[in-house]
Amino acid sequence: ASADALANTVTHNPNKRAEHGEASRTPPEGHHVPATPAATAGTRSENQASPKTGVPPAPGVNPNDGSLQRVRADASGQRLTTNQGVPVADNQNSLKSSLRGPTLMEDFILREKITHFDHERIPERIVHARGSAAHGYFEAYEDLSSLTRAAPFAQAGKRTPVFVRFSTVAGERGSADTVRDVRGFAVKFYTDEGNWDLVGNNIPVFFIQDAMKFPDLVHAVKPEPHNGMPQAASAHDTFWDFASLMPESMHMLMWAMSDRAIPRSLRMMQGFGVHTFRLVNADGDSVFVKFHWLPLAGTHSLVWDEALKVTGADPDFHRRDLWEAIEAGNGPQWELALQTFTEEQAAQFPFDVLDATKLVPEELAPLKIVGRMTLNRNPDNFFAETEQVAFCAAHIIPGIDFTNDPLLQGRIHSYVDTQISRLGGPNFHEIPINAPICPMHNNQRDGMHRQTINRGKVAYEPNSLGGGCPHQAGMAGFTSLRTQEAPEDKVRGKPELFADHYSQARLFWQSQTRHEQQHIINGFRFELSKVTVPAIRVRTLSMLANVDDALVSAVAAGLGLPVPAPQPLATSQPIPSYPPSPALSLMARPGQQGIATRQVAILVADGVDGDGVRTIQAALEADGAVPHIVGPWLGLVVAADGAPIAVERTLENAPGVLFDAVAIPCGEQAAQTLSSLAHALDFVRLQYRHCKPILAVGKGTLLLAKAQIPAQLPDGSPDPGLIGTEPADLPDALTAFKHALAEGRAWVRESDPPAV
Ligand code: HDD
Repeated sequence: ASADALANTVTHNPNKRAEHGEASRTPPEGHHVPATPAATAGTRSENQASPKTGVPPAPGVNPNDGSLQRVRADASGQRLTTNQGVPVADNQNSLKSSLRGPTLMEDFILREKITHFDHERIPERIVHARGSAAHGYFEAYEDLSSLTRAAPFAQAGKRTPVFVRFSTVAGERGSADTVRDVRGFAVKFYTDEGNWDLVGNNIPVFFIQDAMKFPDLVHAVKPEPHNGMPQAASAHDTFWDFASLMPESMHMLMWAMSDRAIPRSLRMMQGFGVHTFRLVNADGDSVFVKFHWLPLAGTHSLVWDEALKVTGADPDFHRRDLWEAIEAGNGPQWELALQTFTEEQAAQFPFDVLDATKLVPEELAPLKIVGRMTLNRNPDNFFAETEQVAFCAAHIIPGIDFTNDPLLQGRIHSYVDTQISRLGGPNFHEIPINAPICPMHNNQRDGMHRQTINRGKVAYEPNSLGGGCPHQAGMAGFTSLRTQEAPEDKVRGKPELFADHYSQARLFWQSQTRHEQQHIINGFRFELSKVTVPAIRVRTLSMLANVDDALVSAVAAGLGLPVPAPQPLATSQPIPSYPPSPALSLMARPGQQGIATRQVAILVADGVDGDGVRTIQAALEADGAVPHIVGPWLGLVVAADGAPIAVERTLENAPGVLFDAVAIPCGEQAAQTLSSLAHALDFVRLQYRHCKPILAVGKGTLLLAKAQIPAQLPDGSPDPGLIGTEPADLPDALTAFKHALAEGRAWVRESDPPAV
């Protein structure tokens, strides 16, 4: 479009003159045009087809058309009013005693507007403040009623609406997405028998064993209280001081230092219910259960150096990725898998299933896949939905029950309690995103912000005046499982098996591939190098010395420290040993093969080979990848054949770390231009350093040479992620490039420290 044509589509504010002088006494009607559906809907609504597939979202997407539709607002074609519905004549000027006079107290319109604004923020979550969420549904693969009477599993094909919020733990609400941290994975199922919240994480174990220690853990990991630093990071003194004095944290520390803590995408990470729960069937028979979410997109992670740089380049990296994938009709999916085991089996395990620092190896209890969750609709409003959603570990339904895990027992209290201050009172269950979609009746009344208008005079039970209603459900309702606990004295303590702090940390370490082990070493080295008190580094090493010799030696070497004596064990019992469990490696479940949703940069400048650009674009789009034309500046570049190519992102605003791969088309002039730009050189060097696939066509290889990117691996063998080609062979090269992209990273390129 020419600049003139563009200018004609830009609407200027026609009322500006009317805000001044005498004219302001008769304010004109505000400028308005019919809004486009896209502007008012905000996100794809249930009825809009996916722009990509043309398929409308499946039924069951919306948790509750009744409860959410009722509160959706759309101002298109409407006039502006106060909260009381009074039409506002002038939304530009406060009321003054004269044009140059003071503002009058009586300006109720100004005061209402400012007062509301002053209170727009609510307290952020004490943990998991930074989050992103989406709607979708869970679909059961089979009837599980022999195991549980829980409504979502009642029959094959049954769909239950869900709302899912992913989060980091330590950072504040505005912190970056790609920090090293555990990710929250909280699923609210709106079932026919009430809301069930499975409030889990992307790591299957926890740092501590008893809720008594949760405030200490959180105080240690949050920014230090005297100076408010560091933001969204565990790499500081207080966290490692606490962790190294709490050896039960060792197992989860291994996970947190691994690539699990820097996922590539929220769509590409596992989720876990963490605790052992119970399933209970209609006959009252019960088994223990662990819940697992397995991403169909597979598990993929960032590289730490990359994560650090993404934090600057796009702090919303994960939020944007989730949003864009759903808007494009590529809603993520996870399968739900159960590990079930009986009390008798649990008694044979070499650990206590009530200990949240332990996992149940799949070799002891295999996964059974029972259903699939699809997220296919973004929220309409971040605050109303993502911010106000209240998850609660106490929200279970008939067919699910707690165990005596002392961490879980404390959570049952904590979540409701925190919402009362965060959401301002006891009626947060009435906020539309939190309201169940099944009938809800009881005699709870009143309180801050009560929405329900309960009719009649009966608010007690038993009653005769209300016909005894609402009446208790009896055995059709939730009944707690009757368990035969051994009679105990009141005691503050832990079972003996909780004192084994290292065997599963070792299991995790031994189950990793070579590259994953190296990343864990680097993770510990980085974090401990940020610790300023040498004794804390040494104490942490003394814990690692109980896990593995190679691990502790490598971390100690990186810190310039000798390997200390192992920390004394807390148990005198024999320590179990486990065979390696391949499922604990990120490589274990590749998920769907292919390159769908992968982001690829195509670097262009004037003189680029236009055919080459279009061929690369088409080949990537054909397999669902998302190519982006990246150039030195916005606007058009002119290809060698004279065709204009629109630049979508610039080297300045979209550095290489934001892409999964890069393609450099042929074209001598373009390659010369790019080779003279530091941003382009940085772009390809970081792509190389982070082991990402690079395609260079013909003269495009000039850029790689200028960036001093080695053409081969140090041992002279070919680099599987570096694909150079002449333009004539581009189709074959594209096949190789897409293969490399599907593989993810060319880890063989990696060196510590990086050479490029
Ligand atoms: Fe928690 C939030 C997950 C232990 C107390 N937790 C919260 C969220 C997730 C988890 C995903 C965010 C929910 C959302 O998106 O709104 N928490 C876990 C897991 C744990 C765990 C997997 C261990 C297995 N949590 C835990 C303990 C306590 C809490 C032991 C307290 C005794 N958690 C809270 C909380 C939060 C919370 C303070 C903060 C905001 C909220 O609840 O709604 O109550």
